[in-house]
Amino acid sequence: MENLMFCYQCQETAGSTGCTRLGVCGKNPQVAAMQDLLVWVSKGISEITTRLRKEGKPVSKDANHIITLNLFTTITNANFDDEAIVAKIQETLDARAELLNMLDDKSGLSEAATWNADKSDWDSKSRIVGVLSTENEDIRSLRELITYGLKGLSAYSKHANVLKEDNEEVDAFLQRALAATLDDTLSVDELVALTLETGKYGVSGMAMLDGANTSTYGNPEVTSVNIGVGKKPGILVSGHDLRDLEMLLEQTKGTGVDVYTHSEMLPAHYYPEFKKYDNFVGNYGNAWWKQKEEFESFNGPILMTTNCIVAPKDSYKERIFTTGASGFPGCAHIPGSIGEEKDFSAIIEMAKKCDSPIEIETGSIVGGFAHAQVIALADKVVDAVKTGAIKKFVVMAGCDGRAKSRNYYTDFAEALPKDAVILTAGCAKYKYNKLNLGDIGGIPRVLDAGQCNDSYSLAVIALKLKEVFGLEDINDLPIVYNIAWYEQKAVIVLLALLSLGVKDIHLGPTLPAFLSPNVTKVLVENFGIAGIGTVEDDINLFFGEQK
Ligand code: SF4
Ligand code: SF3
Repeated sequence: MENLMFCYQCQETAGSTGCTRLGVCGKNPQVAAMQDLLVWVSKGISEITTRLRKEGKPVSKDANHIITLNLFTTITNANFDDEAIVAKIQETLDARAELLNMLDDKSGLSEAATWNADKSDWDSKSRIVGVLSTENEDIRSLRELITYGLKGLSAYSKHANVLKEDNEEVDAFLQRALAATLDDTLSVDELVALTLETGKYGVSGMAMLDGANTSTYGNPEVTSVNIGVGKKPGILVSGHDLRDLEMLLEQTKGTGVDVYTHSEMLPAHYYPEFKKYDNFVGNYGNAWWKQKEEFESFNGPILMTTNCIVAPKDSYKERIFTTGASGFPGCAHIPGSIGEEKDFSAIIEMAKKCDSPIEIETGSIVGGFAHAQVIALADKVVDAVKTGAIKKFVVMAGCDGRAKSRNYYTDFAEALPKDAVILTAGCAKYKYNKLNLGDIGGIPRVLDAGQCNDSYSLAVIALKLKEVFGLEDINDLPIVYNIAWYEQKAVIVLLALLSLGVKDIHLGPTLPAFLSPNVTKVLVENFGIAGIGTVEDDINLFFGEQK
């Protein structure tokens, strides 16, 4: 059967090989086609900006932001709005024309850098520039691995950019690497090297975001977050964009409307700056994939600041608002570029007319163990390791998802020896953050550093422990890595860890479909990357010698 689309960028891809007729995520062939074209023209504009830099000409922040926002828009579950994606393609072509004018040497540019056509021809073009346009499966695999890593890096860059942080070096690399995925002269070895370099810049990008977040909102601190509800009507905020949340909290002050976090927005509660809002009352629900039930029972409007959007049911669709990189056809989109104040009054007005949320849980969960907080507790943690009270840390960061096989992570957390502590970040935490796993001498057995982008904190913590214990090699620490992935931000986290020299990372619930057998072999042989097995086997593998 002929493919109507081809996408294999996420863990839930159809049949663990590729979505060819309709995305498991709900992405339809038309949206897939326009996303492919958007990625392709973003590669083209990146080729021009890379050449401009070589000619010693500056590239504007606006151009950098167009490219990062484009890639972010194509991340799994971020944007399903065909028209919004078409507009971004047009914006990119317009910006590209201006940049092309500035270029002295226009010789040998690839088609992606020069192509232009009437909108009626976009669809046919989009069908021949997607993933499968690279025939060699190893080159394709590496090009996609790099592109997906860059999508993750773009997301993190965008979050820093809205807090007025930019890193020209990161943008320059991002564009150089993106352009390199068009270059047919690059060998497998060169692409492997570029993959690792992507990880290195992933660390820089995540450090930039960490700096932006903590200088704006303070360092996350241990916090107990209410998971019940109040009696007032509420607005639910999901996704990862803290700046959007801040603007919304400012605008809801004194309106009688409460604000709740959902999924990856939970860690906002850990920041001192967000604690000053009296109407910022708690977290409602769980990870992204449970939103159909949870958005229904929330009763009030929901603001999706980024991924992950699940196609909404008609019963609550009119209560969904998108902003930034996110979009869904038929849902109102709140505009506002970097540096602009967004107007959330439509959401606030709707909330006032809604019932308060239906309670689905009660109690609280504890988090806020980002690097500064853990390092503040370093003496306690180091003592616990030295006395043997803590034998091992298990990094279980990453994503949650629909697949039943992800129950592995709940079972694995429950089966861990009682002297093991989980270090987590990202929505993966919802698989075990409400279990009663207790504490070790006052240190909770689940230490949540924050969102997926705060995985950076886990690397900082590991490097700090390495220093404290005087170790030569990060792999000599009593830390094992059992990471759950779903979308492309987890790809940049993985590449970042590899670039820091972390070995033997286990990745599940399945290995990425975009890794060809040969590329998998490179990752296995050089980095000890592995999948997951049964809970029992993996507990034996990680803890066999201590049981
Ligand atoms: Fe399929 Fe995932 Fe791509 Fe959606 S993002 S179309 S589920 S591979
Ligand atoms: Fe989750 Fe979508 Fe990846 Fe930010 S919200 S971790 S999946």
